[in-house]
Amino acid sequence: MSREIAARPAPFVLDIGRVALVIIDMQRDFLEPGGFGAALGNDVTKLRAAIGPIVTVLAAARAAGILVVHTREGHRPDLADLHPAKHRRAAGIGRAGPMGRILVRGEAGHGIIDDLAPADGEPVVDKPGKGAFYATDLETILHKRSITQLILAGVTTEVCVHTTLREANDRGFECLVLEDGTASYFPEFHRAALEMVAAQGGIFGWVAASADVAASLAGA
Ligand code: TIU
Repeated sequence: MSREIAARPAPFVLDIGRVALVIIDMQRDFLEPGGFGAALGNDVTKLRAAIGPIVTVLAAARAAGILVVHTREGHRPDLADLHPAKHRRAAGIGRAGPMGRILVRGEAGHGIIDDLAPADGEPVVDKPGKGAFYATDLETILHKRSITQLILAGVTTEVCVHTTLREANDRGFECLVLEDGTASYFPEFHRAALEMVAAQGGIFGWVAASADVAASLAGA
């Protein structure tokens, strides 16, 4: 069944049987003090505005029975999958912090915040890079479920959300980005990143408010 969502630059025609919600990197390491985001010099409180809107869309997605995928950025404990090029520019990765070793799989900081904890059966994709398709099984998971549309949420808008959006675009997925269910440490980057999605007739896809997406999922 199809249903239109109010969106920029044009309404998004939701295909409820082929859409997935992808929640990107809503991890303590990015959203709570003492993690990776803070180690990079950021004010992590700036990302918290996205939590409520994502909670709303996640509840609607679960009620509608659509696929929900969660991603986590992080590395193996021995950092074997951490490129030197990334390590040099993010020296905090692997260091001990108040939430365990920063951006290391299995540590408390690497985990998804309690408000958005994955439910049983929802795939959690661990990724070593910014994009959720690079060096992961995400594409296989989506193809197996015949998914062609992605609703993208999470942090940060211009880094991991945008990288995933671009990877998804080139793989043929239609992408809708939640304007209030994404966030950046830099409000001006958040705004610009969203404008880039919808500009030029929707060069990367669509941008919509979480309330409109949740309402459409609820009615579908
Ligand atoms: N630093 C920053 O804005 N983001 C990241 O390093 N990763 C994600 O966006 N998840």
